[in-house]
Amino acid sequence: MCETCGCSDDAVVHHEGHSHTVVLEQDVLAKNDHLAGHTRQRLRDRDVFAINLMSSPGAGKTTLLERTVRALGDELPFAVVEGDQETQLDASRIEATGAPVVQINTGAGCHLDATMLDSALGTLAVAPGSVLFVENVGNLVCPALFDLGEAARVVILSVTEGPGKPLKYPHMFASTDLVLLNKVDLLPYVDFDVAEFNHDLGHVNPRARVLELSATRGDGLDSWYSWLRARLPLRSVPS
Ligand SMILES: Nc1nc2c(ncn2[C@@H]2O[C@H](COP(=O)(O)OP(=O)(O)OP(=O)(O)O)[C@@H](O)[C@H]2O)c(=O)[nH]1
Ligand SMILES: [Zn+2]
Ligand SMILES: [Zn+2]
Ligand SMILES: [Zn+2]
Repeated sequence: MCETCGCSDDAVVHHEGHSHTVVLEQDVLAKNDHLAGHTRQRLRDRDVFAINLMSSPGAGKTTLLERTVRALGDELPFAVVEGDQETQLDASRIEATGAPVVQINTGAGCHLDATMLDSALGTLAVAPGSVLFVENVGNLVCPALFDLGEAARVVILSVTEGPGKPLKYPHMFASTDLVLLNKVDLLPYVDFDVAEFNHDLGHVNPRARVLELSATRGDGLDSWYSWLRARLPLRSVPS
Protein backbone atom coordinates (compact mmCIF):
# COMPACT_ATOMS: atom_id res chain seq x y z
CA MET A 1 0.00 0.00 0.00
CA CYS A 2 0.97 3.66 -0.32
CA GLU A 3 3.46 3.36 -3.20
CA THR A 4 1.48 5.97 -5.13
CA CYS A 5 1.06 8.66 -2.49
CA GLY A 6 4.46 8.32 -0.85
CA CYS A 7 3.09 8.15 2.67
CA SER A 8 5.10 5.02 3.37
CA ASP A 9 8.21 6.75 2.05
CA ASP A 10 7.70 9.40 4.69
CA ALA A 11 7.85 6.68 7.37
CA VAL A 12 11.16 5.48 5.89
CA VAL A 13 12.46 9.02 6.11
CA HIS A 14 11.76 9.23 9.79
CA HIS A 15 13.67 6.03 10.44
CA GLU A 16 16.57 6.30 7.99
CA GLY A 17 16.80 9.96 7.00
CA HIS A 18 16.44 9.82 3.17
CA SER A 19 15.67 13.48 2.65
CA HIS A 20 15.05 13.04 -1.11
CA THR A 21 11.94 10.97 -0.43
CA VAL A 22 10.45 13.90 1.50
CA VAL A 23 10.97 16.11 -1.55
CA LEU A 24 9.25 13.53 -3.73
CA GLU A 25 6.22 13.38 -1.47
CA GLN A 26 5.97 17.17 -1.29
CA ASP A 27 6.18 17.29 -5.07
CA VAL A 28 3.37 14.76 -5.47
CA LEU A 29 1.17 16.68 -3.05
CA ALA A 30 1.98 20.07 -4.63
CA LYS A 31 0.96 18.79 -8.07
CA ASN A 32 -2.17 17.26 -6.59
CA ASP A 33 -3.12 20.49 -4.82
CA HIS A 34 -2.60 22.52 -7.98
CA LEU A 35 -4.98 20.36 -10.00
CA ALA A 36 -7.45 20.25 -7.09
CA GLY A 37 -7.51 24.05 -7.13
CA HIS A 38 -8.56 24.02 -10.79
CA THR A 39 -11.23 21.40 -10.11
CA ARG A 40 -12.60 23.46 -7.21
CA GLN A 41 -12.91 26.53 -9.43
CA ARG A 42 -14.51 24.53 -12.24
CA LEU A 43 -17.09 23.04 -9.88
CA ARG A 44 -17.80 26.41 -8.27
CA ASP A 45 -18.35 27.98 -11.69
CA ARG A 46 -21.09 25.41 -12.30
CA ASP A 47 -22.61 25.77 -8.80
CA VAL A 48 -21.68 22.16 -8.02
CA PHE A 49 -21.25 21.45 -4.31
CA ALA A 50 -18.68 18.65 -3.95
CA ILE A 51 -18.29 16.60 -0.79
CA ASN A 52 -15.29 14.34 -0.14
CA LEU A 53 -16.79 11.54 1.96
CA MET A 54 -14.24 9.53 3.93
CA SER A 55 -14.25 6.72 6.50
CA SER A 56 -12.84 3.32 7.37
CA PRO A 57 -14.05 0.42 5.22
CA GLY A 58 -17.67 -0.37 6.00
CA ALA A 59 -18.56 2.65 8.14
CA GLY A 60 -21.64 3.23 6.00
CA LYS A 61 -20.68 5.65 3.21
CA THR A 62 -22.60 3.99 0.39
CA THR A 63 -25.60 3.24 2.60
CA LEU A 64 -25.83 6.93 3.51
CA LEU A 65 -25.50 8.00 -0.12
CA GLU A 66 -28.19 5.58 -1.30
CA ARG A 67 -30.54 6.82 1.37
CA THR A 68 -29.76 10.51 0.76
CA VAL A 69 -30.27 10.33 -2.99
CA ARG A 70 -33.54 8.45 -2.53
CA ALA A 71 -34.80 10.96 0.05
CA LEU A 72 -33.74 14.21 -1.64
CA GLY A 73 -33.47 13.22 -5.29
CA ASP A 74 -36.68 15.06 -6.22
CA GLU A 75 -35.42 18.22 -4.54
CA LEU A 76 -31.74 18.29 -5.57
CA PRO A 77 -29.74 16.91 -8.47
CA PHE A 78 -27.05 14.48 -7.30
CA ALA A 79 -24.03 12.90 -8.92
CA VAL A 80 -21.69 10.37 -7.35
CA VAL A 81 -18.08 9.30 -7.86
CA GLU A 82 -17.27 5.99 -6.18
CA GLY A 83 -13.71 5.06 -5.16
CA ASP A 84 -12.72 1.48 -4.35
CA GLN A 85 -9.63 -0.60 -4.99
CA GLU A 86 -11.62 -3.07 -7.11
CA THR A 87 -15.20 -3.86 -8.23
CA GLN A 88 -18.20 -1.87 -9.40
CA LEU A 89 -20.28 -2.92 -6.41
CA ASP A 90 -20.80 0.53 -4.90
CA ALA A 91 -21.48 2.13 -8.30
CA SER A 92 -24.17 -0.50 -8.96
CA ARG A 93 -25.85 0.36 -5.65
CA ILE A 94 -25.86 4.08 -6.53
CA GLU A 95 -27.00 3.38 -10.09
CA ALA A 96 -30.10 1.73 -8.66
CA THR A 97 -31.07 5.06 -7.06
CA GLY A 98 -31.10 6.73 -10.48
CA ALA A 99 -28.22 9.17 -9.79
CA PRO A 100 -25.43 9.46 -12.37
CA VAL A 101 -22.40 7.60 -11.04
CA VAL A 102 -18.91 6.65 -12.10
CA GLN A 103 -16.65 4.12 -10.38
CA ILE A 104 -12.91 4.66 -9.97
CA ASN A 105 -10.82 1.58 -9.21
CA THR A 106 -7.50 2.46 -7.60
CA GLY A 107 -5.93 -1.03 -7.82
CA ALA A 108 -3.15 -1.04 -5.22
CA GLY A 109 -3.83 2.61 -4.32
CA CYS A 110 -5.30 3.49 -0.96
CA HIS A 111 -6.96 6.86 -1.73
CA LEU A 112 -8.41 9.02 -4.49
CA ASP A 113 -6.34 11.92 -5.83
CA ALA A 114 -7.12 15.02 -7.87
CA THR A 115 -6.10 13.41 -11.17
CA MET A 116 -8.52 10.52 -10.64
CA LEU A 117 -11.41 12.85 -9.84
CA ASP A 118 -10.54 15.06 -12.80
CA SER A 119 -10.73 12.13 -15.21
CA ALA A 120 -13.91 10.78 -13.59
CA LEU A 121 -15.56 14.18 -14.07
CA GLY A 122 -14.71 13.92 -17.76
CA THR A 123 -17.14 11.01 -18.07
CA LEU A 124 -19.80 11.93 -15.49
CA ALA A 125 -22.80 14.08 -16.37
CA VAL A 126 -22.93 16.50 -13.43
CA ALA A 127 -25.83 18.93 -13.88
CA PRO A 128 -25.22 22.55 -12.82
CA GLY A 129 -26.36 23.06 -9.23
CA SER A 130 -25.74 19.41 -8.28
CA VAL A 131 -24.49 17.96 -5.06
CA LEU A 132 -21.48 15.85 -6.06
CA PHE A 133 -20.62 13.10 -3.58
CA VAL A 134 -17.15 11.62 -3.87
CA GLU A 135 -16.95 8.41 -1.85
CA ASN A 136 -13.26 7.95 -1.11
CA VAL A 137 -11.51 4.60 -0.64
CA GLY A 138 -12.22 3.18 2.83
CA ASN A 139 -9.16 4.34 4.78
CA LEU A 140 -8.70 6.83 7.63
CA VAL A 141 -5.10 7.67 6.69
CA CYS A 142 -4.08 8.60 3.12
CA PRO A 143 -7.33 10.20 1.83
CA ALA A 144 -6.81 13.02 4.35
CA LEU A 145 -3.64 14.12 2.55
CA PHE A 146 -5.16 14.52 -0.91
CA ASP A 147 -7.28 17.55 -1.76
CA LEU A 148 -9.68 16.59 -4.54
CA GLY A 149 -11.13 20.07 -5.10
CA GLU A 150 -14.09 19.46 -2.80
CA ALA A 151 -16.06 22.22 -1.07
CA ALA A 152 -16.50 20.20 2.13
CA ARG A 153 -15.09 17.15 3.84
CA VAL A 154 -17.30 14.74 5.72
CA VAL A 155 -15.96 11.85 7.81
CA ILE A 156 -18.13 8.95 8.91
CA LEU A 157 -17.11 7.00 11.98
CA SER A 158 -19.23 4.06 13.08
CA VAL A 159 -19.64 3.27 16.77
CA THR A 160 -18.41 -0.28 16.12
CA GLU A 161 -14.90 1.06 15.42
CA GLY A 162 -14.07 1.67 19.07
CA PRO A 163 -12.59 4.53 21.08
CA GLY A 164 -9.79 7.00 20.42
CA LYS A 165 -10.10 7.33 16.63
CA PRO A 166 -9.75 11.17 16.46
CA LEU A 167 -6.54 10.92 18.49
CA LYS A 168 -5.15 7.97 16.50
CA TYR A 169 -6.01 9.44 13.07
CA PRO A 170 -5.69 13.19 13.72
CA HIS A 171 -5.10 14.25 10.10
CA MET A 172 -8.41 12.81 9.00
CA PHE A 173 -10.38 14.32 11.86
CA ALA A 174 -8.54 17.68 11.86
CA SER A 175 -9.36 18.39 8.21
CA THR A 176 -13.05 17.57 8.27
CA ASP A 177 -16.01 19.96 8.36
CA LEU A 178 -18.50 17.42 9.66
CA VAL A 179 -18.33 14.07 11.45
CA LEU A 180 -21.21 11.66 11.08
CA LEU A 181 -21.24 9.22 13.98
CA ASN A 182 -23.00 6.30 12.34
CA LYS A 183 -24.62 3.04 13.47
CA VAL A 184 -25.96 4.56 16.71
CA ASP A 185 -28.62 1.83 16.59
CA LEU A 186 -25.79 -0.48 17.75
CA LEU A 187 -24.80 1.64 20.78
CA PRO A 188 -26.57 -0.70 23.25
CA TYR A 189 -24.39 -3.58 22.07
CA VAL A 190 -20.94 -2.01 21.74
CA ASP A 191 -18.52 -0.36 24.11
CA PHE A 192 -18.51 3.17 22.67
CA ASP A 193 -18.70 6.34 24.75
CA VAL A 194 -20.16 9.21 22.69
CA ALA A 195 -19.10 11.88 25.23
CA GLU A 196 -15.53 10.60 25.17
CA PHE A 197 -15.58 10.65 21.36
CA ASN A 198 -16.74 14.28 21.34
CA HIS A 199 -14.05 15.15 23.86
CA ASP A 200 -11.30 13.50 21.77
CA LEU A 201 -12.55 15.18 18.61
CA GLY A 202 -12.47 18.55 20.37
CA HIS A 203 -8.73 18.13 20.87
CA VAL A 204 -7.96 17.73 17.17
CA ASN A 205 -10.78 19.77 15.62
CA PRO A 206 -12.89 22.03 17.83
CA ARG A 207 -14.79 23.44 14.83
CA ALA A 208 -16.11 20.13 13.42
CA ARG A 209 -19.80 19.48 13.88
CA VAL A 210 -20.96 16.00 14.89
CA LEU A 211 -24.26 14.46 13.90
CA GLU A 212 -25.33 11.12 15.36
CA LEU A 213 -26.84 8.89 12.70
CA SER A 214 -28.16 5.51 11.84
CA ALA A 215 -28.06 5.29 8.09
CA THR A 216 -30.11 2.07 8.22
CA ARG A 217 -32.71 2.90 10.93
CA GLY A 218 -32.91 6.58 9.98
CA ASP A 219 -31.89 8.34 13.22
CA GLY A 220 -30.42 11.80 12.62
CA LEU A 221 -30.99 11.82 8.88
CA ASP A 222 -33.12 14.98 9.03
CA SER A 223 -30.17 16.82 10.63
CA TRP A 224 -27.89 15.53 7.88
CA TYR A 225 -30.32 16.69 5.19
CA SER A 226 -30.57 20.10 6.89
CA TRP A 227 -26.78 20.39 7.00
CA LEU A 228 -26.68 19.59 3.30
CA ARG A 229 -29.39 22.12 2.37
CA ALA A 230 -27.72 24.82 4.47
CA ARG A 231 -24.47 24.33 2.54
CA LEU A 232 -26.01 25.19 -0.79
CA PRO A 233 -25.77 29.01 -0.77
CA LEU A 234 -25.47 29.17 -4.54
CA ARG A 235 -28.91 27.69 -5.11
CA SER A 236 -31.97 29.91 -5.02
CA VAL A 237 -34.74 27.80 -3.52
CA PRO A 238 -38.12 28.74 -5.04
CA SER A 239 -40.66 29.76 -2.39
N1 LIG B 1 -26.50 -1.46 12.13
C1 LIG B 1 -26.16 -0.59 11.17
N2 LIG B 1 -25.53 -1.03 10.06
C2 LIG B 1 -25.20 -0.12 9.12
C3 LIG B 1 -25.49 1.26 9.24
N3 LIG B 1 -25.01 1.91 8.15
C4 LIG B 1 -24.45 0.97 7.37
N4 LIG B 1 -24.57 -0.26 7.94
C5 LIG B 1 -24.11 -1.55 7.42
O1 LIG B 1 -22.70 -1.52 7.37
C6 LIG B 1 -22.24 -2.31 6.25
C7 LIG B 1 -21.30 -1.48 5.40
O2 LIG B 1 -22.02 -0.40 4.84
P1 LIG B 1 -21.57 0.33 3.51
O3 LIG B 1 -22.53 1.45 3.28
O4 LIG B 1 -21.33 -0.62 2.41
O5 LIG B 1 -20.16 0.94 4.00
P2 LIG B 1 -19.05 1.72 3.13
O6 LIG B 1 -18.46 2.71 4.06
O7 LIG B 1 -19.64 2.23 1.88
O8 LIG B 1 -18.02 0.54 2.84
P3 LIG B 1 -16.74 0.54 1.83
O9 LIG B 1 -17.17 1.22 0.56
O10 LIG B 1 -16.45 -0.91 1.67
O11 LIG B 1 -15.66 1.29 2.56
C8 LIG B 1 -23.49 -2.76 5.52
O12 LIG B 1 -23.81 -4.08 5.93
C9 LIG B 1 -24.54 -1.78 5.98
O13 LIG B 1 -25.86 -2.29 5.94
C10 LIG B 1 -26.16 1.70 10.44
O14 LIG B 1 -26.46 2.88 10.65
N5 LIG B 1 -26.47 0.72 11.36
ZN1 LIG C 1 -1.26 4.60 2.97
ZN1 LIG D 1 -1.44 6.14 0.08
ZN1 LIG E 1 -18.93 2.06 -0.09
